[in-house]
Amino acid sequence: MAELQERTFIAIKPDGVQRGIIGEIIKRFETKGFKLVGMKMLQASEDLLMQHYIDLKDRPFFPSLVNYMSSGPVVAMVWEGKGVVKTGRVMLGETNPADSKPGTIRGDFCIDVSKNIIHGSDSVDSAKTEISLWFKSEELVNYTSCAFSWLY
Ligand code: DAT
Ligand code: MG
Repeated sequence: MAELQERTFIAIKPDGVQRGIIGEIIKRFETKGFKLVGMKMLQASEDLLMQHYIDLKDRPFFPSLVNYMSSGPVVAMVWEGKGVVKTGRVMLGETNPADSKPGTIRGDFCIDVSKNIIHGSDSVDSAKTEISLWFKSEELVNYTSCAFSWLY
């Protein structure tokens, strides 16, 4: 069923990597029940990041955002499951960590909007665009999780 195969693009930003929060973030998506179908660590180029954040190109913080995002390695991931785009955003919390509730990733692990440790796609359409920007199709896997029938 297609709705169970919805996918989202999640990236642990350079501060999340440097601060040692990779495992905690992956754990939250894993234990929720979502399925990891792609993952790689890379130092993203300014070109890639300018494309990724193209909608924000006229905002005053755009240059510093691209600089921050290219300042160290990121962990790029694709997670799959029913409602994963919307639920993923709920798990992340608000853009500004100060507005993010405890229990969310940004609510629990960061303070400032300019260092908010994680990216998540905000719609099914933007997820498709971001996944194809960051991953080649052969870098994504298709498999059935043994937990499937215990989740759905
Ligand atoms: P989100 O990452 O929650 O989807 P967004 O797409 O509006 O938020 O912005 C992308 C990133 O840009 C965000 O994670 C952090 C940064 N950002 C947004 N608003 C900002 C601001 N007012 N000052 C500094 N950085 C900001
Ligand atoms: Mg966004």
